[in-house]
Amino acid sequence: MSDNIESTLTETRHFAPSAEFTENARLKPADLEALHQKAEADYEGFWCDLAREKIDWQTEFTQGLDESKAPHYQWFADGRMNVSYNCIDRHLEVRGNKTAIVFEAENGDTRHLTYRDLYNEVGKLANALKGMGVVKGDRVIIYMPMNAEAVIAMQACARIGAIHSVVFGGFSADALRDRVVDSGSKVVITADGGERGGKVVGLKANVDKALDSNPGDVEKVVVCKRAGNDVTMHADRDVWWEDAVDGESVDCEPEWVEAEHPLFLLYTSGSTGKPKGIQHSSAGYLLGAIVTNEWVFDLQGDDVYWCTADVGWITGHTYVAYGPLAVGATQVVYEGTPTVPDAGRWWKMCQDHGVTVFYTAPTAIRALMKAGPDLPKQYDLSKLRLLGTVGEPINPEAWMWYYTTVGEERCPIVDTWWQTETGANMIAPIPGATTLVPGSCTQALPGIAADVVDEDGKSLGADEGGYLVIKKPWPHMLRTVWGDDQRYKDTYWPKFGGKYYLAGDSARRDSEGNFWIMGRIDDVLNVSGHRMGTMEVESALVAHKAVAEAAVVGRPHDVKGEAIVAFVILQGDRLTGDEAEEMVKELRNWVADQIGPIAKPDDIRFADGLPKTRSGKIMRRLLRSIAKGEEITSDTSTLENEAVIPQLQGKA
Ligand code: 6R9
Repeated sequence: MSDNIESTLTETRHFAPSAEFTENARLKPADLEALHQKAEADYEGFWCDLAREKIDWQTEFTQGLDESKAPHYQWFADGRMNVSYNCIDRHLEVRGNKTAIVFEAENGDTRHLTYRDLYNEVGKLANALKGMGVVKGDRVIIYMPMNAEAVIAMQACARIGAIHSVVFGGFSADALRDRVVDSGSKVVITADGGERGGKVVGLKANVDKALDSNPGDVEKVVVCKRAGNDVTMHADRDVWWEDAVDGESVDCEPEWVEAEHPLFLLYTSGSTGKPKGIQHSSAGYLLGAIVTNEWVFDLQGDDVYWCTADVGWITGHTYVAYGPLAVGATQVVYEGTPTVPDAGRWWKMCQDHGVTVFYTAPTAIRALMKAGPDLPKQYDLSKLRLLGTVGEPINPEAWMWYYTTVGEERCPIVDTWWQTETGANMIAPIPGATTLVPGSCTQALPGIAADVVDEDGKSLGADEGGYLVIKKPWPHMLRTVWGDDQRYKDTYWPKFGGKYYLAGDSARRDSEGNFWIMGRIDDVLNVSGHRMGTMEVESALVAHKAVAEAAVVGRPHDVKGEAIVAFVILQGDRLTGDEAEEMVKELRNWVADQIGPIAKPDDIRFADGLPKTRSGKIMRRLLRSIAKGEEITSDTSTLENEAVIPQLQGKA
């Protein structure tokens, strides 16, 4: 990825919004300027006014920002509201019959759900969950394919004040079990199976595997019939979704929760230890979801929005399950791969559903660009008016293809920087106002105090690289790490006197003030836009009986952003030839079982030892160079075991 950054250092192309786009946009340059000015003049008042304007409250709040428990900041704490009410009920009168979700399956089956349909489905499931004894504050795991039911399940939890934790359907039984146990969940909502690339993934079978060895606090498993594969139902524990909601009323009075009531936990990787349960609030989080869908995605009455992210990731929370619904939009939800039957599938779907605003990840853009550079031209994409990207820096080549071939030089591209922890977009263009530069996420949004600072917290000048920080608490920030306040403090507030939020990314600003994200400062991999700790993959590898030690690093990859390279020391002798090949296969599958297929190392190398300093630290920088195939020019004489270098390079 650093190679991309190098090339963007020389990027000089600028794309100002067209007069036509600006004319029709929600925010024009003067509106943006006014928002920035207001946020600067009265930071708390700025957010409080937005919270009053954008959210329907059951009890109005009187408190804005409460810093008394810093860095556990609170917003609007004495107000009461309900997120599901704000996403569904408040639309019923004016747009009850408007399509909320257009669902398309990989086989082409399509289903439209109106806001009224959503109300009914959510109400029934919410009542069923209540009937199972789920009460406000209980945790519910959602382990589902990317279908409308996943969104319904999230909304049903929000409706009754249950805290959901969505686990990506591509994660293994082991990864699922860790999250079930850490969150202390009472119920798991899943499906018989999910379909991807024509294959069925046995989700329910994974739930059984996870719970058979450690059921934690799980009392009930709700199973949605989706793929039609055979499943085993445990008599007292498991219930089919359709049986659970049978006879339930569609009306379920929302649980009016405090603004700070946790809406969800979402597990994400850090540099060390097990994944962290990032805890988000109700009102502050929803406010971030609403304003960014309005400001950055410019969502308006007749838009058809499509964010391709799975609900297993934060993007699928803020830009599928909550934000678009809260602003009353119509959105597309697709369960399947982008290349079935060919790499034109998404473009065909944009045409067929008349998509106007499209949001995806650079890794997907690069993959589709490679697989079918001219395919977008076979479809009528004239309805598209705005494109977005998220997950990693986008290289200018992919940006230009997205801009010219998909967007036909008509659609601005919003490159949005944010994180699971930040809840919503933080640094991103406002499409009717900001001049775009390929590869830069441009400027901080109004009310977001982003900056680049040095080790001492001092703001850096143009083109100086440093730590990306947020200098003021914002409403949609994470509140803590579930069950581990200390880890929250240690991870996000370890420097600068605990005053600035440390994002974990390095960045620079250019002379125009645009932000350029340079990469992570910690050992976090970004594979196809998915965050993964090197530690997680290492722990999975050493859990295999043949492995003595392992170190994992990232290497730049054209499509995935980063590829995973694992250096493995086996118990006993180093393997070579066919035996080594067999072991590589076995370890790759082993990691897929432990974490999920996305964590499979692309490359596994065996050696007699890892390069370590005399104090025993693994020299990761050296491993990174080796993984990239670079010549080793640095002095390796401080290494305890210099002889392993040629082995790791595959030269001995
Ligand atoms: C939303 C999401 C967060 C990390 C983040 C950064 C990278 C995300 C980016 C970007 C450059 C962008 N990242 N968006 N880097 N430009 N537009 O991806 O959340 O999975 O928590 O990952 O992704 O490194 O710190 P999450």
